[in-house]
This record gives sequence, structure tokens and C-alpha cells, in this order.
Amino acid sequence: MTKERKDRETPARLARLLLGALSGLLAGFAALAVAELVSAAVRPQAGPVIAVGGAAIDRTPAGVKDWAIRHFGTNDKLVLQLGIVAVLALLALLLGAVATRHRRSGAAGVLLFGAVGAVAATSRPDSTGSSDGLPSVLGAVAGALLLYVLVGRLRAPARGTADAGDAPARGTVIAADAGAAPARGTAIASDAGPVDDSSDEDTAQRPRTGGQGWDRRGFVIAATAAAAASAGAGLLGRSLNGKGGEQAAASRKRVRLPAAASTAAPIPKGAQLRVPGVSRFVTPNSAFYRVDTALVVPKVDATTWRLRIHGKGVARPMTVSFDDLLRRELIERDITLTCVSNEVGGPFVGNARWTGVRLADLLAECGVEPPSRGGPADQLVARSVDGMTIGTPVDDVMDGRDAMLAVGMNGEPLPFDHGFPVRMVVPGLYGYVSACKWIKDIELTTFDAYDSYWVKRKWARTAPIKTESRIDTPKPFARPTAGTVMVAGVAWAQHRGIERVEVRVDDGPWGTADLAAEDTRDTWRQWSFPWKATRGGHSLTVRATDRAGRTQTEKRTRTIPDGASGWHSVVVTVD
Ligand SMILES: Nc1nc2c(c(=O)[nH]1)N[C@H]1C(S)=C(S)[C@@H](COP(=O)(O)O)O[C@H]1N2
Ligand SMILES: [Mo]
Repeated sequence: MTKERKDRETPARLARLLLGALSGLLAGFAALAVAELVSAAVRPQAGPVIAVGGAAIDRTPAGVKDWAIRHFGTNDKLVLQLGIVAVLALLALLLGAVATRHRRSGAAGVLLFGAVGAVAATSRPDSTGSSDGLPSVLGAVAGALLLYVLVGRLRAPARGTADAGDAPARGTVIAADAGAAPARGTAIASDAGPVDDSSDEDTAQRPRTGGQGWDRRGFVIAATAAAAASAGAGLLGRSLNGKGGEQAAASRKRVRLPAAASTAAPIPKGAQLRVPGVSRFVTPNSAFYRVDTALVVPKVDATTWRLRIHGKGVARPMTVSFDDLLRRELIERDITLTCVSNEVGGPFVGNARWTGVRLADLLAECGVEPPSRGGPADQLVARSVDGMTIGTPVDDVMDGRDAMLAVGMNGEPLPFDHGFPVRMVVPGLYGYVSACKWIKDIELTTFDAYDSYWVKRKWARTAPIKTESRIDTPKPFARPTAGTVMVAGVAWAQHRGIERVEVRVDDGPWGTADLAAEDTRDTWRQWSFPWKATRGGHSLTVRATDRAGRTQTEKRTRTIPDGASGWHSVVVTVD
């Protein structure tokens, strides 16, 4: 081959490679779109991105998970899914480029990713069987076929290898409807498909200049049609998947929460400080933190929901419906929830008024005895519809505290994000060992016999909430003016109660903060401290002491394995 020819060839090869990569991208898009559509017929959770994402969450080391929660908060799931899509896009580009050299390998690569998605989907804890693999498999088949066809269009027609003049070929391609074109055009198009695969290794035999020697028109038409069809399939799948929740939404709309037999006392007037910047004492549902592993929020139909209580030492196993629960005596309680992943000073704590059924009463009806009274089961394992397992000490649930199966949150049925139709709430324990959302099963067992989801991931078996306090105002790096500055925030030690809060300026002595009125010992408590601020940089530190007499430790620990400890500090500059 002459040098000149080689030079003319390089741009053509590059173009082929780029168009191959583009074909890969289109194939990937088609695969995901078809998968989305099929998942609407199976279950939304069976889609490959959701399944692989879920598997990734389950395998994420505790430290990385906490890092993700810290940096992305409740957006952690969006970030994860975007990450998966980005990785898939890169791989698709690569497979497309590979396919220009080896068409079958490219297509086989797409199928391989389908297999990975199918395995992930069928092995999810909430998988409903092998049908969960269908979205990935059918999506991958569509993607592989498309890649095969598109790359086929990029190959030189058999007679393109002949030294045909450049001009006519270009004419065909650019203006396919021009005089001499039709015959040629059809020949090219029909040639493109079934070319022997073994020949496509040999790009060098196709000495065509840029844009020639391949069925440009056929490629553009096929690519455009595929992109449009994929977009249509994807959008249709999206909207059908959205509709899946309509029954559940209708069932939630129909819920009328009966008045509680045992109401919560009104929140004392002084519980909410009127200091700008301090947290709202009752966290509105829309602002309540959300921490869970669900990439798709479970939409459970309350009319078909059931909860089974069974296991070790359960003399009379029980299955209850949502209406059964509503017909029972309801209690209403203010309880502050906290996540074990909350850093010192962090946002994953919220306070709500919960309505529900006392869990201890239900368990007693089933014949359950706590271990402290000789019962054989020391662990209550709650299972959710999405496969989460949460283990709670039976003694804690039955020691008289207001552990409940909650059906209401701040006067409305539980929002879907927070566990509709029923979740557990146990005062004094971090959420991961107590607050199972979308609950469907309670099994009595022992801590020796079973490790729940987070415990398998190195978190502590039992985790009472640590006594903590947070400065809400001033914010870090604020620039208040000299004079009296209100320092204020919240402190919590659920089920023990807050006895005292102290504030320290720089390395000075601890000063006692003014405590706001206490709602209950299961809720957080606000505090304030009028500070005579002098010019310059200062650090403010807070610590709380609970009613058991324990002062919040200065020792900083990470959130793993049983919750962060340490004092919250804020640095400000007084002008
Ligand atoms: N099904 C299910 N329930 C769950 C979780 C979960 O991942 N799945 N996370 C738990 C954790 S770690 C916490 S802190 C609380 C948070 O409840 P919220 O999202 O309503 O604030 O829910 C708990 N219940
Ligand atoms: Mo949590």
C-alpha cells in the first residue's frame, strides 16, 4: 500500500471508529429503554440500573456509604444511578468501537452486560423470581441486535473494495436520490447486512476515503429510527412504571386515621424557641430526613398489605391487615428519630408526632415474653417489602417505652418515603436497629442466630442513641456583630431526656445554656445561650448531659459502628 493511500485512509478509519462508538451508545440507550419498558411489565425494581445499583449499595463498605450520605445526603441515590449510567455509556462507546473491528464481539459484549443485569436483578433480596431478569435480557438482546445492524451499515460494501471512482460513490452517499444512485444505493444497503463476519477484521482492505465505502444513508436512517424508537420505549416504560404506584397512592388517599385512644399531650409552648435559625421543633414531613437503601421507593397498596408476626417463642403467630391495625387502640407520641450515620452536627435527626399501635401489646397477644422474663427470643427482626432486615432487642420493645407500628406521621398517613403503610418506631434506638419502613414481617429470633442487614456490614448489633447536641445558630463562618449573640440549637438523648446543656467560648469555662421546655424524654430539646460576643474569631462548643447523668463525651468517633460521638463546634468571626 502506498503512503499516500494510507494517509487518505486514516480519517476514514477514525470516522468508522467514532461512528462505531456512536452505534454502541445508541445500542446501550436502546437496551436501557427496552429494559425500562419490560420492567414496567415485571416490576420497576427489576430494571438493570436499579438492580445493579441495589447490589452496589449492598456491597458498599460502611465507610463509603457514610461518605456518600455525608456528601450527597439524600441525593446519594441519584448520584449512584448517574454514576452507573455514566459507566455504562463509556462501556457502550467502547463496545461500539470494538464492534467496528469485530461485530460479533461487540454484540456479545452487550449481551454480557445484560447477563450481569439479570443476575443482579434476580439475586436482589426482594426479587420475585427469574422474571426479574427479563428486563435486562430483553434489553440486551435489543441492544446487541441494534449494534450488529448499525455497525453493519458502517462496513464497506463488497464491491467497495474495487477501485471505484470516488466521485460516483460520494454522489450516492450525499445525494442518494441522484440519478445514478438508486441502483447503487440499494445494492449497498442490501450488502451491508449479511457480510461475512470474518472479513470485518480487515479494515485495511477497504481503501476508502472519509465517509465512503459505507452505507451512510442506511446508517443515518437506522440510527435515527433506533434513537427515536428507544426514546419512545423508554418514555413509555417510565410512565408505565410511574403508574404502578397509582393503586398504592389511591389506597393512601382513602386512609382516614382514627383518633388515637391515647393522645400525646400538647407540645409545651416554650418547646420551640423563637430564635432565628434554630430548628423547627416538629419537623414537617416534607423536610424530614430520609435514609434508606431503596433506589425505587416501595409503593405498597394498603388494602393488600399484611404483617406476619412469627418465630421463636411466638405461641400464637398472627397476620394482621392495615384495617386490623386501624381498628386497634391507637397511641400518638412525639418521638425524635436519629440516624446512626449522622455526624456530629449533622442533619439526620428529625422529630415527628407518630400515630400507631403499641408493638408490645401485639407481641404480648402473640404470647411473646421478653428474655428478661424468660422468653427464648432476644431479637425482633423486622423485614420490609424491599428486603431490608432490621434487628431490635425484644427487651427494649417490651420494657414499657412507646415502641410502635406507626401508621401516621404528623397527622397524615405515612408518606411513601417514610414507610407507608406501616413502619416501626422505637424511642431511643438509632433507625437502623429499630425503624423498619414498609414493614411486612416480624420474626422473633436470637442475636446469636441471625445478623440483620447492617450488622452483616459491620455495624453494631445494638445501638442506643448517643447523647448529642448541635449548634443551629450561628452557622459556621457566620459574621455576627459584637454585642449579645444568641447561640441556640438542639440536644437529644432519646428515652433518657436532656438534663443540661453547656456552651463554651474558645477555651473558656463552660456556661449553662437556657433549656427550652421539654416535650418528652423521647424528643429532642432546644436550648439557647446569650453570648456577649467580642470582636475577632471565636469558636463555640456545645455539650449535653442526659437525665441518666452522663455528659456527652468529647471523644470524637466515626459513625461506624454505633454512632458518632464528640462535641459540636462552630467557628465565627465577630465584626
Ligand atoms: N425498609 C427500610 N427501612 C429502613 C431503612 C432502610 O434502608 N430500608 N433505613 C433505616 C435507617 S438507617 C433509618 S435512620 C431510618 C430513617 O427513617 P426515615 O427515612 O423515615 O427518616 O429508617 C430505617 N428504616
Ligand atoms: Mo440510619
